[in-house]
Amino acid sequence: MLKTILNIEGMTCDHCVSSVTKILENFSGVTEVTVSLAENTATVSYDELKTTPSEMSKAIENDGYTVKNR
Ligand SMILES: [Cu+2]
Repeated sequence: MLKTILNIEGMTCDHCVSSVTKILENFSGVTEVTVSLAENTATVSYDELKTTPSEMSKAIENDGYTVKNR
């Protein structure tokens, strides 16, 4: 299990927070997601054999946000 913090640009409200949370929770291998609107971050615990931060970032960007440290 690994933990990563993604820096996300473009989240403006609670709706954005819940969409980003849902996108990340849909990844198999992701066990815990905490998205912070104030910090513009998503803290994700995941199984490194099942997914990668780069894959997660791509999905977040497909939804219209920008991940700064992908
Ligand atoms: Cu929003």
